[in-house]
Amino acid sequence: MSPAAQTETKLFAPSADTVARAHVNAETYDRMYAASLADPEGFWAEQGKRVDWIKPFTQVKDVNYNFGEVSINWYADGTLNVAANCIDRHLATRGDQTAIIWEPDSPTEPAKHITYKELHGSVCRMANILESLGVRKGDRVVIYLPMIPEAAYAMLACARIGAIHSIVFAGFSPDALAARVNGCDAKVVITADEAPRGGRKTPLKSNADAALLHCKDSVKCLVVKRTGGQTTWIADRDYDYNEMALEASDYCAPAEMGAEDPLFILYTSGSTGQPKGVVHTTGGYLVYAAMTHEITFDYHDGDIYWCTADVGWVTGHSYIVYGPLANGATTLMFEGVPTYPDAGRFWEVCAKHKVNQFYTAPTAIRALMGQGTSFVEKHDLSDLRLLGTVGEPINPEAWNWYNDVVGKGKCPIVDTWWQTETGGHLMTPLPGAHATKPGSAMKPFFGIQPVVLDPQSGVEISGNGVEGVLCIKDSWPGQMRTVWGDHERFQKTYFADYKGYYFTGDGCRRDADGDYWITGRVDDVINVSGHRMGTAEVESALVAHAAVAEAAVVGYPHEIKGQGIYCYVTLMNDREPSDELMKELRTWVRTEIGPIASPDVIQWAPGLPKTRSGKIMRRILRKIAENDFGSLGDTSTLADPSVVDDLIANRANK
Ligand code: 6R9
Repeated sequence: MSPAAQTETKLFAPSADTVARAHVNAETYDRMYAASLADPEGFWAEQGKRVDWIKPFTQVKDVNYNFGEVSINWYADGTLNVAANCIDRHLATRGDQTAIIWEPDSPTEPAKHITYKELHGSVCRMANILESLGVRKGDRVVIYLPMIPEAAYAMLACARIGAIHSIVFAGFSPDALAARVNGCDAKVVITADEAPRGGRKTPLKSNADAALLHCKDSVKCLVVKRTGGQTTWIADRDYDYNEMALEASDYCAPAEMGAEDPLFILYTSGSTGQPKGVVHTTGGYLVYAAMTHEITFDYHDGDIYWCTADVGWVTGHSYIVYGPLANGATTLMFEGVPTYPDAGRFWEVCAKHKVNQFYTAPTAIRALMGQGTSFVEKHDLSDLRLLGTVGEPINPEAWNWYNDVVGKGKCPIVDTWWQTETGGHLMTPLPGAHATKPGSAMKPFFGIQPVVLDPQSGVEISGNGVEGVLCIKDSWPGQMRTVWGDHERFQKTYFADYKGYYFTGDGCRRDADGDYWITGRVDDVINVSGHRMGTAEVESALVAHAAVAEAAVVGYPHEIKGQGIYCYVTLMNDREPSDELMKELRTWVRTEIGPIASPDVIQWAPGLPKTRSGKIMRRILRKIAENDFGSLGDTSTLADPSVVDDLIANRANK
């Protein structure tokens, strides 16, 4: 984040209308926040009533953050079903209300309006199909689908029968898909023939075919028809969803699940190794997703709410599907991209469906900002009441454009900071309670106790106007419970460095007013267009290529993407650098991981700066990538300091 963002102090107060309408105003925020810390058991017992329980809980919180014995439980003796909470309980009062508005990639294809009643039927049919394929409570199902209603049906169908879903973003490669299918030992992969996006089509089924070559023979593949494009078919492995749905019953009883039974696994990047399977459970997650959705976005009955994320990311889980549907909302699901057929698409869709709350990522705002204001002005945005952002720090320039051009100065902006691991928002201004500052995540949500620690000593830094690493004291119901199959890794990643706290991996500043600013990751995770990427993943993809001896990957500031991927590559002795090889390596990484991991810059590096013990000095590589040669710091501890001069002299000119 630029230093300017951190010193911006102009306050944008909510309008009287916004305050009057809001579920939470300044006074209620202060009172509820204090109560949530003073009596967490009482506070969360009350919030637990947001969902319908089959067997009510009598225990609320049972949490141990001690390294070696970390265990997190909420509402542990209660039972419930997430699909019943997201659908069945609304049928009596809002069966004919639209649950999901689906807007396809192409604006000429008609949108769909799916009522809660219809959603119920489709989810039950999908649940029965999964059962007929042998899926039982606790089994894993991988979902590899475009942004089509069937993606939501599949999630809710799993929840209905107690299967654990793991969604793999449709932009991921066959290799990445296979690793995730194997990682959670899935019984079924749900995919579609093709995924249309931005006027192009990704051959999802053939990607799945390629992935399944590396998976157990018993894995079945359920195929949804999206485009009708040609697919190859393997008898007794591939199943036709559309055909089976015609036969399947539209009733399936919801399974009674324990609050701590896993609801889903979602793979996300960390600073080391391959992506880890973040596990979220049933009761606490749903309470937290529902509560944050209602309060952060100030959702009211009848509102049309749109989150532009993909269900392949946590934002899609909590804020397209589970949070909104638990609240009986109308949630919009968009298959396309912001710039197709032109840079006005978001605003066209907002106008067409009279969207009230709009939630997107800074990278999209920056990309659209570059296209000028005329694309926005063409469309009637008078129904918009609130704007949200998520995924990375937002620079003040983008914030101001969002506020002025899109929100016409009358829509509060909620800059929501949270993570795959946290299940829902941990810090955000609340629209009717807080004046906002461009670029600041402002205030903790109820029950959240952010602390700023000294990175070296791990000691809590009190007072305002301070900066350090961001940790969270104590637990909240939406917190992840473990890493799938590796509780040890869970403890080591989040509870080892700073004992007694949850370590977020982010740095932050608490300004003079006590408001929070996220300053970015303090580990080897980079954030490319709001997508988390471990530099280690890209490095391991690069070194898997026969020409590559060694690779080091860092992030560098990128105007649109926030961060770009900068790769230093050392070739095998017998290979010469060339433009063709550079192209080949780019394609290679795309194939190994997916297009989102495509290197922005590749610099040939005859050597990498290493300590005498062989550790790559990434700090130096980051500075060189940033074109910041004045502050390289001490390079005398390097095994061969001359490699730095060479890297500077040859810094890729991009
Ligand atoms: C929800 C999501 C998490 C990382 C997180 C942080 C960055 C997310 C942010 C933000 C500044 C915000 N991040 N929201 N940074 N301001 N409003 O994005 O989850 O994909 O797991 O990424 O994204 O660095 O640690 P995830």
